[in-house]
Amino acid sequence: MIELLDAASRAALAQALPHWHLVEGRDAIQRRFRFRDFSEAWGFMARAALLAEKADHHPEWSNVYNRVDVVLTTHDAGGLSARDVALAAAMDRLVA
Ligand code: H2B
Repeated sequence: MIELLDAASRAALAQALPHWHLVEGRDAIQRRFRFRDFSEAWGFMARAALLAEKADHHPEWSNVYNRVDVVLTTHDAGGLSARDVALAAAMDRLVA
């Protein structure tokens, strides 16, 4: 069983992942990524998908043209875990 994030890690979230926000009504985080065009958005999704598959941790996401909306939570834990923080940070690095 994967452990939910503890209180200290939750308190550190805003600083560790400033581009991510808590989803209302769910134990999940979200970020909206914007790109120049669809090609760049899709390129990001392709790279993120490979990272997700390697980590066996997958995003809930949607794409409209140059926008990619990502929600991360850990279904196996019923909420946020360290896996979500790690995947969020890895996605941030892709656009850094
Ligand atoms: N992704 C996410 N976001 N949460 C999970 O709990 C999860 C996952 N579990 N990817 C993995 C796959 C699990 O279902 C498989 C069986 O390893």
